[in-house]
Amino acid sequence: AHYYMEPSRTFSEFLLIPNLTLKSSTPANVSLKTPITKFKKGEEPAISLNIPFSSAVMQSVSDHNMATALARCGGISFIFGSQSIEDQAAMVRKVKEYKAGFVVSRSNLKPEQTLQDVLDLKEENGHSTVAITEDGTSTGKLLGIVTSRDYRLSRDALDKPIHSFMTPFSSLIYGKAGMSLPEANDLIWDNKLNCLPIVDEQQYLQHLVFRKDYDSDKENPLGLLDENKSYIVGAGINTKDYLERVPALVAAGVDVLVIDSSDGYSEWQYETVKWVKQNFDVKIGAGNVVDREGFLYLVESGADFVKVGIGGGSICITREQKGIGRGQASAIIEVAEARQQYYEETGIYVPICSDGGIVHDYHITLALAMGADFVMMGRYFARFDESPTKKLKVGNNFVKEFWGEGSNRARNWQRYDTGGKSGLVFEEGVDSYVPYAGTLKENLDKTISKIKSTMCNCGSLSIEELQRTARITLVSATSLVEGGAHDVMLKDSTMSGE
Ligand code: MZP
Repeated sequence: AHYYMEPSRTFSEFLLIPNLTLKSSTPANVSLKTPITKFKKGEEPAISLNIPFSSAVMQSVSDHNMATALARCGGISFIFGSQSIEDQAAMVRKVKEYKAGFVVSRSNLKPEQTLQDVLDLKEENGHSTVAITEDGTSTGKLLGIVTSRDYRLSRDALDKPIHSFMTPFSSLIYGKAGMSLPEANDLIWDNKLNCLPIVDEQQYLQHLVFRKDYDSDKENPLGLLDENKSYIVGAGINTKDYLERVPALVAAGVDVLVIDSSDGYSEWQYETVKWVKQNFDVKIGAGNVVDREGFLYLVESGADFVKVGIGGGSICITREQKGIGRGQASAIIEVAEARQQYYEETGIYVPICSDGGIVHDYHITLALAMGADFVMMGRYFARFDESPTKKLKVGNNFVKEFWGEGSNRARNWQRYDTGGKSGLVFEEGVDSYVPYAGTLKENLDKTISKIKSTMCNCGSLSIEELQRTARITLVSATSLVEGGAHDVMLKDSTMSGE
């Protein structure tokens, strides 16, 4: 056997050491733009993200709702593949056909229709926003807007007839005629609405005109949609049914595929990537690997990016069940080094994705500093309104369900297949709850603020600069104690008598 004498390490064992912060190093100047597909030196990647976030290829995380919500924020979801080809392709299609808004005439709404009916209509049509205008045209007098935010309303509110919300305007339907231009702009930006405020001479909102009314980008000063005027979306595939699954996903408009497997260093992955590259003009990532050899093997097969991580996922028991895996930080550090060497030798940059094991927001910054171009997270996204699972009350807390692809609940045996018969013989994942945390955007904004703030401490205005200049230290077990609140009595626990 070959022995790696260095212990494999995880993110919590490292900290960043600040570099000189220039006066120009402010969060507003930090860009989190990042490539996700390979590119030649001096050229632009075919696909990049505005934020380095992807949501995991999991039943309990990435459906079409999560995908549209995350794409609106600048990231990407990989829609889970452990479902029928038709269902997965339908989810992809929903994201690609997603329209920024549509208009419902107030007079078309029947008095008995409820807000839930309008939301259902919106959902069925794959729209982010419903504008309710007096005459049903996009230039008609605006009466209100319903966005997905309203999903947080109580059941009571959802069941009330829609007309009861219409006059006067309530907080449920906002964007009322007469609001000032700055207010209207805030509304548009906060909700990522693809529309243009039409204001009167006093700069008060008269109408919101929706994107579909515009023929060219020039006419839309907001320019909110990604280039092909649809949201970007990824999808997971496996090495078993790719001959049928890939054509269906490509026909549905998928932008990028990823082979979803707990161990990607295999001939099956090599053949799958090769076949996809020979037959389709679609980007494809492969993985997961945890070392230089696995990375180079998948790059040689033609992979556009490589996913890194075995056994670090929050719901994962692969290391306990099979004794394979590697501390996530060590895996990223080694693969990033191999990527850098490959880049220097060939002039081809292959992005890497750190998948699984992100517990604190700062772990994301560390993963990026260590060389990851983007991260993939399951637990993080599972906590939000937009994830596909049920929200429940357990004790005094709200939770969301979250289960692993290798659990009996998901039975995604293709992800763990090592040849032989089909079926999940033993579990590699658990079924769990995660604390409910609210909306994706609210949480993502906070996480992004933390990352940008840390990058300012490190004097880096881009991920590339962070990767090049970051200084990272190992922490001892004792200094970990120093990093939290210590030697004080926390007021919360004192008050509750704990
Ligand atoms: P986390 O963000 O929840 O820590 O980890 C999510 C990652 O765990 C996924 O992207 C995937 O790579 C991995 N995963 C998903 N299901 C299982 C399992 O059942 C698993 N073992 O390990």
